Amino acid sequence: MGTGKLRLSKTLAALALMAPLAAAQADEPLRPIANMFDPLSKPAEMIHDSAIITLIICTVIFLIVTGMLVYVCVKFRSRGAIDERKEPPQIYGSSQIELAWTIIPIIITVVLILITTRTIGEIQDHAVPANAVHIRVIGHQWWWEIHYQKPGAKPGEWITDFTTANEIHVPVNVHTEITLESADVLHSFWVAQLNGKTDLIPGLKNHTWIEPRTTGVFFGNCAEYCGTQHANMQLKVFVQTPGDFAAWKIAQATPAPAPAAAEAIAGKQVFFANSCVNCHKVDGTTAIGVFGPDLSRLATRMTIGAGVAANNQENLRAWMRDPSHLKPGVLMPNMQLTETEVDQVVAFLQTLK
Ligand code: HEC
Ligand SMILES: [Cu+2]
Repeated sequence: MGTGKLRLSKTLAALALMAPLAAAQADEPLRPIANMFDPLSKPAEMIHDSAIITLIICTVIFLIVTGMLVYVCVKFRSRGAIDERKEPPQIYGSSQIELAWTIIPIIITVVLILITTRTIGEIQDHAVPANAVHIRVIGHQWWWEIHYQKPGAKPGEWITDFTTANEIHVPVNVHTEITLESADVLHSFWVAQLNGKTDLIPGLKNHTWIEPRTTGVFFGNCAEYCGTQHANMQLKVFVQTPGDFAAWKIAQATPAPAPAAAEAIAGKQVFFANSCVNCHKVDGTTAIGVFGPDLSRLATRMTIGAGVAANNQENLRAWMRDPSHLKPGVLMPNMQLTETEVDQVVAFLQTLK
């Protein structure tokens, strides 16, 4: 009994430790479980608060109902052979009881509805401050396309400053307004510690927002089944200091310098000789494909394949040999490159920073 309790509390402590540990270790693990009971941004905090109130109300109801059930089971249990049980009082049709168990649940339900609608209203009717960061997120099978708005664009107007994939950077304590769209099927945007789930619907523009309170890396996922690799449609939000964010933005909006090393130069030729350019964009070159992720600053990203593998030389090589090896069913074809071409193209991709 004693050891059992100890083991349980140890497990709970380990679980509680998992989230911060994951953020601290830069390269591992790639897929920690985000703790939705530890919200660190506004919509998530508001949802958390109303969920806790709802949970308390439901717990009280649960305790009263189970308490009465246990009481009745004990009090009116069979007491052996010589049982002098009388027939209980017959109360069928009692209007007091009928009224009580109709009105009380209605009141409880109305209270729960009011708590929920108030939170929904507060989240949807938020003001967008002038210094807000505006991004557009487009869901694809099975990755996230992310556009940043050009500074100075008029309200309601969209001009893309630069595009990236699967990793969103935002400044801490600043409102980030997010427009959600889909290129194919239904997806859902969810970063448990920052916001609630919002669907990405083909032909429709949905909105959500975040206002993170602390810096760090927050892990999210597609939360609407969208096909084979739904589980590997991961998302990361890097919350940075305003200075770091500004520097990141400038770097992303500037094309990477042309490769200097011979192998990378050869790799750039491989990239243009194959049909990579039909699907991928590299700023400052003639590659303007949009079917796959923007590779302009690929080397600055933490992972490839929407979080399926760490972004390092070994995994990039594996990806270039056959992406479906790391991500079965992936919509990038096996490009049938030779080993030399794989090495060269990877050398080129690693200059994109
Ligand atoms: C038919 C379109 C298509 C072609 C051609 C193509 N890709 Fe891709 N590529 C994709 C798609 C789609 C993804 C996203 C896969 C995913 O994460 O599910 C991708 C992902 C990638 C990634 C990972 C990017 C990231 O941020 O996760 C790299 C690197 C890449 N491709 C390089 C190449 C290179 C180099 C070539 C040419 C040798 C090439 N691709 C040819 C469609 C294509
Ligand atoms: Cu999805």
